[in-house]
Amino acid sequence: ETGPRHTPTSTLANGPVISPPHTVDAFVKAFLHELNFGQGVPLSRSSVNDQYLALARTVRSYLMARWLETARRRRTDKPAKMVGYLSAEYLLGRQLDNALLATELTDIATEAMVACGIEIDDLRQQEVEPGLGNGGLGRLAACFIDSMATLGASSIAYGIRYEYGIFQQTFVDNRQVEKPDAWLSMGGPWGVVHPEMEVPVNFGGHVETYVGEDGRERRRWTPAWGVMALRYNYMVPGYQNGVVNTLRLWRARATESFDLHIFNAGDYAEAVRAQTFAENISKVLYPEDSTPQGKELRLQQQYFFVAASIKDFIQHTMPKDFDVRDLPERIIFQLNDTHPVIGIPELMRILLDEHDLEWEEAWAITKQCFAYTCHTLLPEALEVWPVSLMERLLPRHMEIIYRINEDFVAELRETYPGDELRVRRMSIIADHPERSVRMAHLATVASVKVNGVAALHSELLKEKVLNDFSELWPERFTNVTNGVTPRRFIKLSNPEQSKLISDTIGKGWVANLDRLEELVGYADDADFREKFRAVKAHNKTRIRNVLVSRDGIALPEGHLLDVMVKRLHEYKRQSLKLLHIVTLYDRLISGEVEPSTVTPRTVVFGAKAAPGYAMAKETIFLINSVAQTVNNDPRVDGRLFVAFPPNYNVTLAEKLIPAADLSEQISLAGKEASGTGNMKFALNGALTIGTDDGANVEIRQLVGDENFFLFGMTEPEVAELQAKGYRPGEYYERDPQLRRAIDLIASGHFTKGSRDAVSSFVGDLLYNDRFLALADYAAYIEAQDKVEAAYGDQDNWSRMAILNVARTGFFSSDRSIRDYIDRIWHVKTGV
Ligand code: 6GP
Repeated sequence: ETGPRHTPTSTLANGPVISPPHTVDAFVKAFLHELNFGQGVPLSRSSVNDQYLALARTVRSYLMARWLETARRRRTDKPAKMVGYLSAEYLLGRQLDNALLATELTDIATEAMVACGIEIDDLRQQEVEPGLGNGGLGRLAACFIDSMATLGASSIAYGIRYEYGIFQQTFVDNRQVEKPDAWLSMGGPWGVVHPEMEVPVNFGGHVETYVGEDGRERRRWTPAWGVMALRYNYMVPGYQNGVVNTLRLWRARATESFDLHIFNAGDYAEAVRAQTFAENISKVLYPEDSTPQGKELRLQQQYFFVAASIKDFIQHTMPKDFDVRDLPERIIFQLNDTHPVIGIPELMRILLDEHDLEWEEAWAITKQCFAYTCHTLLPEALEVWPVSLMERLLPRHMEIIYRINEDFVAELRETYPGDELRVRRMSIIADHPERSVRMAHLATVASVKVNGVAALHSELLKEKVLNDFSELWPERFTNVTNGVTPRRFIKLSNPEQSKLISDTIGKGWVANLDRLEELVGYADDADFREKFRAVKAHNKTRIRNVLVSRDGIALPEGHLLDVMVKRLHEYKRQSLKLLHIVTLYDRLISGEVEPSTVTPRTVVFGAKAAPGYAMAKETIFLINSVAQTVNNDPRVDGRLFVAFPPNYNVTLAEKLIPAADLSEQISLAGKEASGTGNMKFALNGALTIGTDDGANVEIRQLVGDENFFLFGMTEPEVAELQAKGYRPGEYYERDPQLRRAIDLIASGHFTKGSRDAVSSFVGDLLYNDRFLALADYAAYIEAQDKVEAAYGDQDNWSRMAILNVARTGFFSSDRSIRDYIDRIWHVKTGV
């Protein structure tokens, strides 16, 4: 890296960076050093938080040596092309255990803490997870950077260091109440700040024409205000390969000039207040999952981190004499959904206004530097920004977008003469209901590749969401099926299963998940099945303990553990799961079934709702209300239990998923782009009940129909029903079981007699039901009844679960990243 620096002439300057030795003694020494001289406390007077921070910094120092070494190797090598992963979200989860695993320090650190009289588990509990993401998209980014480091892919990831991550969810009177997530308040030991390397980012102002020295007319942007982007580096360790990559998160800081005029006017307090305004940019993660609100601050955030990242890459990551014409050989920016798409006009602006390139040349370069991943099929999730807002906040960028669109529309008119309807559909600028910029169109026009995140999703992108574009540029569209990191979601989260696998096929699977296939034969081995069941039983005991101490929830023992964890969204159909629970309950209390003949089942939900999403919040209220009623009704006789621990997050997922028997993946077909929880469950030995949607399709193909509980309409059937006109009331009229469930809810049975409390939920189901829950209800209940029958044969259930583990190695994020590298990025790998 270049940048302002002073290189001492001492012989020490080029010496190697040596990490402390991998011994318990050296670790204890380094730990005590951090405690005494970092925290400024003796061991005898240290708090748990002191100890945690000292431990984190000790582990960080081992990482740091590898990080410097990785950077040094990349400097001396012939400079290679890099991936610049641009994502507004990284849902990282706790860092300590992953860092210990990567550096092979777990045992040493544990012993070192014992030597100090410290229980390392207490320190683990002290870590607040960085929740810098909402759900699937952010967690995927976290898995991907883990895999990039593990594959040694030449890469850097960029994002925002939100001061407040995803809100903390609490329940008050069964309703969601959000609390700010001050994840840094106890000290963030993992980030390394470089205040001297900050980057300016500007906003507002106007654009004017001027004549350059060569007599050519040019445009010049005079911004009205700006902020500084402060650089925080986080280390991303590869799995036991010595590589440590960089995650660079930006924090906004007010510039000196920002408030100068206020200072001069003598209003000190007002000047300080103005700083707060600037620093608001990186203050809080927007808690919307798949339904952006189009807030101005959000556009500021997007431009802020993308502008800082591109500038950082060109100015600091490239050599000083670097020619921007070589950019396509040096970088591919991967756009994680549309949030970073403003980077496209930003790169054009840099090339045109700062490097004096002609339009055609700048466009030819820009078009090679971006690739776009779409993560949704919901039309309302495709970001659009009002032209008026863009003109006010980023006037030069708006101009550039207009010009890109002008050329694009001209090309369309040539290709499709007279087809003005198509031109309107495809235009980057929409006219209705408000003149606005369609970010997905801009991304598609400027990218080398556009990918969906599962096979079905990528097909539907081509056939529906971006159909016109795929007709024009079929070769641009591709699929990269999502994956999850086996380090965090098997090795760390499920140590018992990991040990069983390693004892059976060796340890290589952690970095080569295809090797799980070697377990296929063991599905027929009774001894192995028994061990596998023991692992599951162990994990159930573990989650029981976690939920007792975390939430005071006591899960019953010996139940089928049925888990639905994901963001609360209508298309995911938590309401359908709720109808199933009410049906089971109704069968028990109506005397239709004898409790002793019923498979005992515990359903665990985990879900946050966007704070402004009313229907999602009603659903949370109803789940909690049903749980309260069901769990306290003696007629249920302990056969059904519903738990909804608040604040589902990565840390809880790591404990809950390995304990599950049944994975709920019940979105309406054609709506869930991929899902990644579905993969985690299968890899941890849960069976899936699911629709033909997202990556469920591929999971089922791999594990086999007989090891998957499929139900519900297919995407074409959904389309057909909707075309014909869907009337949910008809299902209610026709199906007595469904009618009883809905009537029971509507009667106020679960809401202390209040019908009002449930009227919007019930009304929506009967008269709207946008995601066709009632149409899939009967098939779902039937499939659930099959689940119960299958669970009765424990030995066969284990067989099916083992085959799920053995056949889903494909869903390693290592494989996803290989796909990106081979088909999109073309960057080097290896340590
Ligand atoms: C999510 C999709 O809903 C989920 O299906 C997918 O697995 C995940 O992305 C990772 O690809 N999408 C989002 O979280 C989102 O905000 C705009 O999409």
